[in-house]
Amino acid sequence: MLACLQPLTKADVGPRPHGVEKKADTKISSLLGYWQPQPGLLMADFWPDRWDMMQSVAGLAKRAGSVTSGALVAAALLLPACAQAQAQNGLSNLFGGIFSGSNPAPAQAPPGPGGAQTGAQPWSGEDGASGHPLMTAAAIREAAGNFNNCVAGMWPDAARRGITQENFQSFTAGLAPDLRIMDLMDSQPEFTKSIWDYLDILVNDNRLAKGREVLAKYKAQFDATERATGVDRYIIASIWGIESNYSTQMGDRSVLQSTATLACIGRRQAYFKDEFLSALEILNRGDLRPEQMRGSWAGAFGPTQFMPTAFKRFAVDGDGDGRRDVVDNPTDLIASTANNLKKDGWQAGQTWGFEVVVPQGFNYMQADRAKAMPIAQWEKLGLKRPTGQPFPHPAEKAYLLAPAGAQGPGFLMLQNYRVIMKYNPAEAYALAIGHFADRLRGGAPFVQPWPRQERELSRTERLELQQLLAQRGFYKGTPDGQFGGQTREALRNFQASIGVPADGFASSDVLERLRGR
Ligand SMILES: [Ca+2]
Repeated sequence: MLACLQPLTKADVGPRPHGVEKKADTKISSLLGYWQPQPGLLMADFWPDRWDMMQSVAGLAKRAGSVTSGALVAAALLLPACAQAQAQNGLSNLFGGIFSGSNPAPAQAPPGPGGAQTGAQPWSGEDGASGHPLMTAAAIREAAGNFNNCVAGMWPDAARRGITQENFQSFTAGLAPDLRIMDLMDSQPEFTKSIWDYLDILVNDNRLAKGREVLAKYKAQFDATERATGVDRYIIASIWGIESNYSTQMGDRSVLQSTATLACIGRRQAYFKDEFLSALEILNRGDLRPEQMRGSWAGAFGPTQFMPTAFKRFAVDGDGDGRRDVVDNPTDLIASTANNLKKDGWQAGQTWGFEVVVPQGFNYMQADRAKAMPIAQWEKLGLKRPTGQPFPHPAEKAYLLAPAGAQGPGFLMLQNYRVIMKYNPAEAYALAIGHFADRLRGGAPFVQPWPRQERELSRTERLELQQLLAQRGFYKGTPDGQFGGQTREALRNFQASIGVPADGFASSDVLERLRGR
């Protein structure tokens, strides 16, 4: 998922993919600004099913598996197949026994720069767009040349985690780096989808029909899980549907290969070392077999795209057979996904949020996730539901999200929306999950229109917008083309300074005004 397709996997998207602790490298989290869901979506034209493509996006969070498959195809169409021979030369001597000094022939996995095991596209052989010193082509080649030593060097850590030497040896034998992942990790798509296009793609009749089938087929499992955890079945079914289109798009990269590659090469090695060792622990314990652990380039696997560390934290043995099989066993899958949400703070009996009508002249400075207050207070400010229905629990605290500014619908977000954001830290993703769950429950589409006449700014335009805001003293950060809270605040202050509604929405009109035209 390059130019247009960016495989935002959970790991890629945020500091806390799937409940993982916050790590040092948070830059990626900004990839998913609130109106900027998953890149990658743009490749829809290349993909027979636009929806499926999203996966690469959505998986976006975990989103690597489902997400990835579409993204990879798109990327394949976009990327020149270059540097393959070059890379092969550099890698051809990499495969040998990790423990043996005699360098025996590779047990499997004939070396291919793109990972012959996955049949994916080759590495571009180019410097990464992040500009990180570990992402230059030279640094990648050097690290790839040391891949075997790097993997072998993780044995002491693996031993401390209780992995047997026999298992370590057998699971790492013939492991080869998949350098194509370096392209995917640093891809910076020029164009991204608007939130309304994103929602259109994710929430559709086909997926809803599949979701209803799944809810009926596994009713007993959902019943038991709801009783045990208090987590709404529709949210679980929604995550299953959005992440992998009900197990039909989970990604086909080897989790071991992907996480080993990322643990030894590139700019997030410490983070992925934990993922790789956790994947080994899962295999060592026998919860899953290696062939079941396939997924996104970032290592997320299964129908709800667990990262290995998230699996360790949240997976449970729902049917009591001794294995936590979140890939092929629906009972374990449903119970584990629910356990994840519960441990992240899911409030039983509460919904995720409400669509609201925001009154004319409203001060959007209050649309900030740090500014939560009781719904009754929001009602005093004039916010109401578009259907005229009352809010069931006016004392609940909520914050206002206005993804398209004053021209689009507002949403009052409750605690459970924050929980969904922990699953995948992208506002558009979490909104899609909540809304899809409501639709599965029989709810109606959003009432208010989106400003579909607005176009999404390109990456170049977003950079320019930040630079112009910085020149005028509104933006203090480093322009990077990624919109987060800091950009929104700067934009609102600029809007207020010129007397237009300060809603923080990056329209092309605002860009024109910044340009002084
Ligand atoms: Ca089980």
